[in-house]
Amino acid sequence: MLTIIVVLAVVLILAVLFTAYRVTALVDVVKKKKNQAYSPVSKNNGLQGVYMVLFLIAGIAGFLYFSISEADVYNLPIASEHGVIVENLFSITMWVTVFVFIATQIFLFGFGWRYRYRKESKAAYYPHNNTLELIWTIIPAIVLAWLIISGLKQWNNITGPAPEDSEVVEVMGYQYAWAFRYPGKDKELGDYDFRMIDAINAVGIDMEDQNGHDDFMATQLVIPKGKPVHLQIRGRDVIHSVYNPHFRIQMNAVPGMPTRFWFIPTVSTAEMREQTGNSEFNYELVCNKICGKGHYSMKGIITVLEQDEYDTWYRESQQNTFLKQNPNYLSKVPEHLKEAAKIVAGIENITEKQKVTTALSSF
Ligand SMILES: [Cu+2]
Repeated sequence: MLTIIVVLAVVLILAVLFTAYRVTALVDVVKKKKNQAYSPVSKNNGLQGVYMVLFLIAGIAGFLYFSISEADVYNLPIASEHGVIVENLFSITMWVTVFVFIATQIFLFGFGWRYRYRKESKAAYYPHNNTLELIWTIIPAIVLAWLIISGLKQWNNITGPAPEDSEVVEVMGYQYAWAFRYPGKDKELGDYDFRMIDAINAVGIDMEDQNGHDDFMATQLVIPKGKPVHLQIRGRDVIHSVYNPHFRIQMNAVPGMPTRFWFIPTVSTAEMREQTGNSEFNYELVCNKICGKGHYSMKGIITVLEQDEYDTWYRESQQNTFLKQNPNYLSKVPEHLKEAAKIVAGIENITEKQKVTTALSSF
């Protein structure tokens, strides 16, 4: 309701302004007939100058109002170690650009009003000023260089090699979802081969590599708090982007060009639920590249657990290896590795009934 009233008010104000403009224009026409004196600009030149100032004031007021009232929406709580650094860099860049933005707008619209045509005013001939040129070249150059160098320094830190003890997870974006693969008991992700990708083997686990026989898939990205998490990122069809604002992470998922991102989560999902007062809060993994018509539905859940909870979850999940869930893929395992694969994948104790169901589901 309020929105409708605001929209109506804006429309009415615009209508009044337009009518006022029309009236002054018509009055001009009538006056001109009486007084044919030459003027290089229209009569409402002064009024247009005032409009410029009003526009400047309304624009800056709106900008400040929305920046402050919506600050919580785009300034989500930080949940990773490097997030603090990213936030800091972002704030500095923001303040610098806000200052420049407001200053240039004041000059742009203020000068439009200040130097509007008046009969008595005369333009000064002022073609060049070396000092001014130096000031507005050197100061922006220094500020921009400093912003870029400090950003680059942190970027190199953040994207440097992941620590040895990182939890490795493979994240693959595809139209339109995410697939998560964990390295299993051996904590070593197996190779992949894009030719192995099919409806079930979403990431193309290469059955010829022993390391992959105990890998397991997960429906959400589960990670431990306080430990480095190393995401190995791939794209299956088009470019997607792994993005989560709370961790301040974003990395493109590019087909044929694996990327990575490592970070340390500092706030568990449970803690964030408490902090935000929202018992249904979940960290979201969203795609930040417009990747097709189903792009909006690429929402994954990230759950951050305490280390001991994570260990329990991992221990339970590692029982459900990909091969155990889909034993018909054993046929793709080389003959000499088959027995070992059955053992690491935990296939020995699979029941006949399960075998039949999985075999049927593959048709
Ligand atoms: Cu996408």
